[in-house]
Amino acid sequence: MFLIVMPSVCCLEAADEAEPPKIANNKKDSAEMILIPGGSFLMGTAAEEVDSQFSDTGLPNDWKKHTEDERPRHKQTLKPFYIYKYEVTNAQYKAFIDATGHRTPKHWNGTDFPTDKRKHPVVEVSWDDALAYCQWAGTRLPKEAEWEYAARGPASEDGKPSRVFPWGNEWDRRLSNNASLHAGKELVNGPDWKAWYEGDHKRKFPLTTPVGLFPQAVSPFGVHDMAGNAWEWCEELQVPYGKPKNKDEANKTMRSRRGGSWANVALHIRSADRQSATQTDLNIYTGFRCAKNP
Ligand SMILES: [Ca+2]
Repeated sequence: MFLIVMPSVCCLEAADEAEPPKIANNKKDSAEMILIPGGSFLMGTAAEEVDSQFSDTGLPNDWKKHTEDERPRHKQTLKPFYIYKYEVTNAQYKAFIDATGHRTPKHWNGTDFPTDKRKHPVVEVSWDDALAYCQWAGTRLPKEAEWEYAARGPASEDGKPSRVFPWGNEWDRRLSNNASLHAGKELVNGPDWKAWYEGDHKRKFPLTTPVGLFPQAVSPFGVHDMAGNAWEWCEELQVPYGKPKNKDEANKTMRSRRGGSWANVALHIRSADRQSATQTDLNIYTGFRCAKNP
């Protein structure tokens, strides 16, 4: 009996040792990485969910057209992966620039990031810049499904779909870095948003904040700033769900971005929202975070 038990104990221990750690550190840029366990979730948003989300947040019905690319809602099954706990910061990006001579974001002062923005997410980087960083750091960009799962988590125990926002289903403009936070009121129509955007604070753009400043907005897996702060590049060309990725329907340079930014309202802060941009596009709203295979 004893002889039978011994080998199984031995092998169980060996299997435990082979498990990747739940938190890891990328030595190249000192980034904390969180292991997202493999699992399934419903990606995207069904039409009836959009209706309730819009009534809950006060968003106008004519903006619902921006949610059409989230349909059909569909099941995704993912293998385990690491994702950075925070967006890549200016300080981390500077280390990459200093090591490689890569170009700097235009709003920087030469090779120095703006004063006091050391821990802010780097923005004004293209998808190509983000890819170059990942190659330097030994990482990759997250796939859209990975990003959305890391932000929304799995379905709840009572079978409800994954969360609308990283913290839950209820919108609260105070929980993340978004335009309505800065405006001090809900921005739910184009003219109000434009009035805020064109206001006196424009000279301070980009209104990024230090990563991890909004702990209440943490995702079910412990990932920060997936709601707002900086849009985040994902790996793939953005193509419609449920259709083959053929040459005719994908503009071959439109890459997906996720999570909204300091300049967006609840519509784009929803974790299922998708907004592509040309992969060479540089703007003060978009940065990235890395992913890595265990
Ligand atoms: Ca973000």
